[in-house]
Amino acid sequence: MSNQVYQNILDKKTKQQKAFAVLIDPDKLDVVNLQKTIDLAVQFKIDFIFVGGSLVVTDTLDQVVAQIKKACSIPVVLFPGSPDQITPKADALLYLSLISGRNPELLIGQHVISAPFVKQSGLEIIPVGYMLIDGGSPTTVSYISNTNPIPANKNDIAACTAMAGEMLGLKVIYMDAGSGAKNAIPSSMIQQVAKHVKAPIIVGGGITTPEKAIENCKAGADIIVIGNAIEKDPALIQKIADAIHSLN
Ligand code: 1GP
Repeated sequence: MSNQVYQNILDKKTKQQKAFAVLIDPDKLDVVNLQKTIDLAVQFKIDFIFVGGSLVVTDTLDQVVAQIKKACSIPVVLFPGSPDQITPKADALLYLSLISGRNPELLIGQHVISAPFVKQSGLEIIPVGYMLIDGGSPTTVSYISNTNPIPANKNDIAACTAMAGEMLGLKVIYMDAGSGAKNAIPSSMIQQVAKHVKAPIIVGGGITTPEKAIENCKAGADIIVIGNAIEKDPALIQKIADAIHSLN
């Protein structure tokens, strides 16, 4: 098992380079639109392609990852909503523990059940402390995970949760307001988390503008993830990529 993707994330953080990940939900793109998104991702030098969703209802994951891998060399990272969203064709797996919640299944239960399969996949495994933050309206992920998100104005809870995750050995912190969130995560919360952990910080959920992406990077996000807004307007890839990379 390599650690190329994680090393890539760490190297960027060391050089204070900010990164952009496009999130592809395998349910939402057909072959043609997926190809368009991949072409834009290559053209505008996207750093990572994340693949997954909290509720994937089709079985196209394998095909989608194969299509991306065939078309480009951008690292493909699985961001699974459940243990069955795994394919060995990807480069790495965000091995998520939902540390903002108190649902034991998503802290450790499903990991135990899927461990042999995950290990056998040969994927690079990146242990991630996954934190849901209230984005102003219920999201699929909070409903499906049956957990309460951290209130958006409780920066101290977010910081303590991230610190605990890091001390437990989780290598990356992912702060997520949930796909399509009404409100993206407040910069003050990202700042507070960044002040207390050394681990790279991924931020996503409800980010729709280059300004917000820049603001979040300046607050301490190392990787910005955008899914929904790009599905609606693929041209946004260029604007967001240019904005994030202008900071490097
Ligand atoms: C969701 O962080 C991701 O888990 C991205 O959210 O789809 O709102 O960009 P959006």
